[in-house]
Amino acid sequence: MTVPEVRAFLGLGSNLGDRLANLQRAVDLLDATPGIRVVRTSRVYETAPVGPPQPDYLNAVAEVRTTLTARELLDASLEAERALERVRAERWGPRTADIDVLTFGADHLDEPGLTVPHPRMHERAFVLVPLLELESDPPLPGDRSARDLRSDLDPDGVRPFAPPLDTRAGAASGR
Ligand code: GSY
Repeated sequence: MTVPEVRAFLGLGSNLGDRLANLQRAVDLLDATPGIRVVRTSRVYETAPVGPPQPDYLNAVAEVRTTLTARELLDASLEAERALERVRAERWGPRTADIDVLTFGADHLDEPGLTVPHPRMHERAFVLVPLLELESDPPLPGDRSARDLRSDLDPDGVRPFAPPLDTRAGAASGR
């Protein structure tokens, strides 16, 4: 029996070490996970930190197709963070790699440790700018629509830094 693939978006961030290499490694680790295909990513943006004073982040959003459940996708994301030796001394502090499950199909889930759409994504320009580059009408928390956000969105502090990350799908299509 063929398991149908779900389209999901993952938020990627890094503000320690070689930030761009960390994001690329996160994509490679996810893409190497059975049941996950990274289809494409947004451009990479350099973004002002939200939270305590800390170095600027690089952020991007990855579009994946997966046969995993949302919980399994979260676990795979946490596993990739661990493989990147994520250092996170404080809750909102710097980290080598942060991978958030932003959306999972059109699902709205609220379980321990797993809320999708991500409950703070609509407040974060460092998530919305790259996400809206890939999908003009993404699922959002509550009954919000992307049109409401666009007018509110303050893209200050979100600066294009690098082209999209490499994916196997992109290499196969010659992109
Ligand atoms: O929530 C992800 C980690 N994070 C970030 C981030 O990825 N980018 C920016 N600009 N600020 C952040 N603050 C936290 S915590």
